[in-house]
Amino acid sequence: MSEMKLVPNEKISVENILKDLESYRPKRRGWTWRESSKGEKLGPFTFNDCSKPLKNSVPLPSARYFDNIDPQPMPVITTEVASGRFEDDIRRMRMAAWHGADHIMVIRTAGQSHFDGLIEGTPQGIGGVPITRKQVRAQRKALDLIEEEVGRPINYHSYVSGVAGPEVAVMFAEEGINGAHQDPQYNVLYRNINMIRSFVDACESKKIMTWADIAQIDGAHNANATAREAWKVMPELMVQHALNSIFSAKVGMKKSNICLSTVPPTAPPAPCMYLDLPYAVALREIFNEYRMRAQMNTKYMDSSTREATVTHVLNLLTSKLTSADIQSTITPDEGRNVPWHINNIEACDTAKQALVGMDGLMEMIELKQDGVLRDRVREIKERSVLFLEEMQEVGGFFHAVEKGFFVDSGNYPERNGDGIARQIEGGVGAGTVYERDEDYMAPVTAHFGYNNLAQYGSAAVENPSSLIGGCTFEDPDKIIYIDELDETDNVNVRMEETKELRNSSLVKPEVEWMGDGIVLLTMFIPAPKRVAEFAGIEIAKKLNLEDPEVISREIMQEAEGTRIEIKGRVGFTIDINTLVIPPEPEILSDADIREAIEAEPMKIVCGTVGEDEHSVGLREVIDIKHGGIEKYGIEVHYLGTSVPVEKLVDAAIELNADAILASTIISHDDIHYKNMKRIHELAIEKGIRDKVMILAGGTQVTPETAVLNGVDAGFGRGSKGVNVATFLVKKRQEMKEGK
Ligand code: Z98
Repeated sequence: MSEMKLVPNEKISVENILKDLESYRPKRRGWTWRESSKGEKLGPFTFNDCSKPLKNSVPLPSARYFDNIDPQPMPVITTEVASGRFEDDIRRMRMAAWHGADHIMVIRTAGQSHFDGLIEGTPQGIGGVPITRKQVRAQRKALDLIEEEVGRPINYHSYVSGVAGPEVAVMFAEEGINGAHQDPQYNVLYRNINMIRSFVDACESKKIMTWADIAQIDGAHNANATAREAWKVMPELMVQHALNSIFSAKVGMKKSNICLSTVPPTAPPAPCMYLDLPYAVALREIFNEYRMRAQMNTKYMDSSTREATVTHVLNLLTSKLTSADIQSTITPDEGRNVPWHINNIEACDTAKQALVGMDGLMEMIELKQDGVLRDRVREIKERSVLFLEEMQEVGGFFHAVEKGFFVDSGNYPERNGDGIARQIEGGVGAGTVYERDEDYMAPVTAHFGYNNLAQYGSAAVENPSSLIGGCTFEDPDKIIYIDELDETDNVNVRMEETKELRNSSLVKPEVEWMGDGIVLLTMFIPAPKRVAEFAGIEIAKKLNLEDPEVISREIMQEAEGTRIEIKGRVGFTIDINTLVIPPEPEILSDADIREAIEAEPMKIVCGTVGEDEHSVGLREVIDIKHGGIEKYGIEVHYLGTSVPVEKLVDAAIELNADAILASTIISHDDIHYKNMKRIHELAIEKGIRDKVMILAGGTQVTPETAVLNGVDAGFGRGSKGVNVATFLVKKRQEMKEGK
């Protein structure tokens, strides 16, 4: 096996990942939770319920104010990758991992459950990646490298559903998949797969998942995603959770690997905390031995990232209040035509930021033990128990489904008559379950049910695959690896198409696939919604965007205007070798500047020179309120506006100042440069030029021209206190060293 290693400032090589895949074996098996680091000190803070920080990560943008710390919350953070091209998802996985995701789910909008067997090769998916061995192996291999790079195990996840569920489960166990959705109710209700078949298959799948230590997520959340009035189906959600959990535990799955997919049934403008929190509390109480996987509501969601973020944050609050173990970070992307990479990353940051922001919250508050919360919790539990009792009365789950008990949007025991009814003998795969013959024997590990091994002795009963020297679980060399089946639809063909972008200096923007050329434009159009949409498309066309499409719109006021988001495609590439990129101005950290000033105090005189009454720019640079140089402890003597240059120089002499800062806004007849030259010459005349630094700033100042006119540095538009302070500290040091 090749000893690959990722280098933080180098792109992951998908080509290398694909090499020697047939002999690649996953590094480990099983689900991993985060390690707690309670009491960890990071930068200026102590964290109460965070997990171990990462070796390599991208901190939140505002971390720069706090020594760039990157605290990681305790729950595992999920991101869903599903562009349809697994090779591009690999790059997104790495970005997400650097932002704190350690549970990567491969999802689809077009159902994997519709395939009736395992597929091979690397076909492109529709709204997601179809699960094939090659794709799974490549992504697990990539994650093995990525987890090494970020310094934390990453759980890789997909779905065990459809009539091929057990085959998929075997493949997942072989390939080191760490988490999977598995819930036979999902097959029955949402994919119309026969119920007997689904439950029998689930025994096998769960047994295999147990052997592979795969964490399981159930499918109850699909009921509130599909019910007409989702906030009413809470009793049913509890029942669905209950059925799958106890089923899994009875098959042998350990309870700490059984995760309930808890999704708040509502979102604002509904009073969602009032409705959803009792549900989350009821779940936590009844299912206290199991784990909770929290996902935000996706039913009441539009394409506004802002709106989705608020829903997400409220979900995160519920997670905090009820200590969820896995936090999903779904975005408005799912099925909504919105760009992907950045939304995945932003959603990971939303979860990280909100959870870290709520660090230690539960040490200060607690949920009330009386009042409306308790009443509602009790009511949900009672309704759920009544639901279960009625189910039993009608003959069990199968009969209850026939009668349309499930996904009925009534608040049980109310019924709306809109449940999903399925026939016991109906659906895909009906009549395909057979009783095993008496001499049925399968020499395989983790097989559910009757297996006539007794004739081969107790060793074979204990370990059936010993009869054949190990099955694929013990001896992965027995796995039949099929590389590609389709000559036209495979990764090699796709990579060939984007070759010029992979190993060259050419770049193209992208939202999900290398070279897709898609950009997102946000604009405000002062027109009503529909007019704004069409005007926006026209603007995009004039900007030469191909296939422009409005992906989001929000009315600001019906007559005054609309915010529009448009995606479109650019046809060109940029050669980065032709870019002229000036070196980034070097700035010292606040701490370094403060230290230098503390060690040796600094005094400056400043003013707006000539006949110039503009003071705002200079005030921004000196004023503590705006992050000006005062904040580093520099002693500032501000002489006001329209200060004669002589006065500035004289004040510098009188105060024995280290520097003169002259602000010049008016620039007609180059008066700003003439004034700089005068200050420089006066300082020479008065014998202080070698002792004093002279800095000039203003919106029309070009740093290079300023220096040509005798000052030590010029500061143009956009300069900040930190730029000026950095220069002052460094220049003073240079002068001392006689440079
Ligand atoms: C989620 N964003 O849960 P197809 N089994 C279960 C599921 O919930 C799902 C599938 C299988 C959501 C994604 N869930 C929706 C219990 C899907 C998927 O047929 O391949 O789509 O099955 O994270």
